[in-house]
Order: sequence, then structure tokens, then C-alpha cells
Amino acid sequence: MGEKVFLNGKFVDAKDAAVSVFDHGVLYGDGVFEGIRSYNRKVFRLTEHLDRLYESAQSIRLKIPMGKEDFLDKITQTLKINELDDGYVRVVVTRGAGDLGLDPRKCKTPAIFIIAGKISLYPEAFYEKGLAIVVSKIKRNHPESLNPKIKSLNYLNNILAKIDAIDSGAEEAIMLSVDGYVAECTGDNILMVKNGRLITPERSVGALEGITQGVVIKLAEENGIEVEHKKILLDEVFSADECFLTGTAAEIIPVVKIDGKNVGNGIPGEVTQKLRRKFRELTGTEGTAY
Ligand code: PXG
Repeated sequence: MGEKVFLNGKFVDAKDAAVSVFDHGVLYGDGVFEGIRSYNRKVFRLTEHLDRLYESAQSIRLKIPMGKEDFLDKITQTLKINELDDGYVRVVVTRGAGDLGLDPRKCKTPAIFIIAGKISLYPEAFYEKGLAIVVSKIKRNHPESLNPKIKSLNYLNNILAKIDAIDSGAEEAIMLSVDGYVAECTGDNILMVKNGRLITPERSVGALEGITQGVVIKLAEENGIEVEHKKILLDEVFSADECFLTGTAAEIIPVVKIDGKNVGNGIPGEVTQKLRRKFRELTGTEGTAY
């Protein structure tokens, strides 16, 4: 049995799952998406992902032609049909087919598709030894031009920084805001630990409000670790005791080097490892069952 994709109300074979070349998702990156994981036949933080999807859509004035509950069912059905116990789900809503002009009013029906597959993780060695990352010369989008809070289909800002990282032989890159504060990485949020406190960029700096990051902050608080949101300069990351990234795909991954310089003593830190253990306890047990 081939892979099935949910597309505009129906489950179709992956090979037949195609959208129009006139879709403004394709022509302009006009649309929104989510990346979601399931573990042990349970979708992790599904409601939060759906809430963010609908908020992203609202921010670009795209009305999703399907209710949240129905959407939730379609996501779990897609995982079920594809017989995935541990999966990765890509949920996409585009502006739909229009004409060769920007005007979104010409797009009558948004396209909705859900793809479920297996996730390709960072190799386990990165979790044990930590990642070496770089600082990108590409600045994160200014919140007043394209707010990074919106998980839109227009990811070129991140892709340019990713290319920068790859050119330097790294897997990830720190992106700074236009005014020089640490914002996030190309597909992950960034957090650091200094004197036992967990520190993460203030919301106003402009980053995606990561669902994994939210879970980690809650875990920290529940475990007596103080959490601070502040404007972080690069120097503070270099002098931090620990640094790690969070994301749906990466979960929690330690960072041990930035631009060739050690963070802390150059090995994954204790707080990071503790939060990783706590996080993995959650993913194995909590979630929307299917
Ligand atoms: N920042 C950015 C720019 C992201 O794209 C995160 C932070 C972490 O957010 P979550 O909510 O996932 O904790 C992301 C998420 C992929 C992929 O296929 C990327 C993400 C998530 C899932 C898959 O590259 N990015």
C-alpha cells in the first residue's frame, strides 16, 4: 500500500498529490504550515500546533475552510492510514489557485494538505556530543516586515541562513535580529543556561514562538529552574555555561561550539541533559492518541 496524503478533503496516493502551478503558495509562498511529531501513536502537543496554524493563518488574513476539530481528526487519520507509530506530519494551508498577480482576493479556495512520514533526526552522536553551530550574516526578518511569529510558507530568510551555515560546514546557524540581538536559529529556538538560570530571547526580538521551547520552559519551572526572557547579545551566549536548541524535529539538542569557540566547557551541560531526559519522558506518554 502506497503512502496516502490528505489533499483538499480526500486521501490520495502520494504520487497523485499535486497542487496547481497557479497556487499562490507556490507562486509567492503565500500560505502557512506546521511540523508536528507523533510518538508511540500519540500526537505531541497537537492542540498547540493547530492553535498556532490558525493564528498564522489569521495573521495573513487567510481563512482556513475547515474547523479545528475536523482538522485535528484529519491529522490523526493521516497518521493512522499511513500506519505510522512515530511520525512527522507536515500540515499546509495555501492561499489557493489564483492568477499571475499578488492579489490574494483572486484565490477563491485555500488548498489544505497533510503529509505524514518518517522523521529524519540529527544523528544520535550530536545529542551526546553536542552541535557546533555558526552565526549567520543573514538577519532574521524584522517583525514589522514579516513577523517570525507567523509560520508562513515563505522560509527564504531561514533558507539563506541555512545556506550560510552549510557553507561554513555547520548544521545550524544563529540568526540575529536587525538590531543585533539573538533571535533564533534557522529551524530551532535557542536557549542558554547561566548560573543555573534558563535564559531565552525576549518575544519582542522576533522569533517563532516554539512549541518545544514552551514545553521546555514549563519543564524548567516545574523543576525549580528560574526562567528569564531577555534581549540577548552574542557575547552573552559565548559566556554562557550551556546552550541548546529546541524544535519539533530536533527536540532538545546541545550546542557546544559557536563559530569555532567553546560554549561553557565544550561539552553538553547538566541542565540541558536533565531537560532532555524530562522532555523524553513526556513525548513517550502525552499526546492525542490515534
Ligand atoms: N524557529 C523556527 C524558525 C522554526 O521553523 C522552530 C523555531 C521550533 O518551533 P517548534 O514549534 O517546532 O518547537 C521552528 C520549527 C523542518 C521542520 O522540517 C522545522 C521546524 C519544525 C518541524 C520541522 O525543517 N521548525
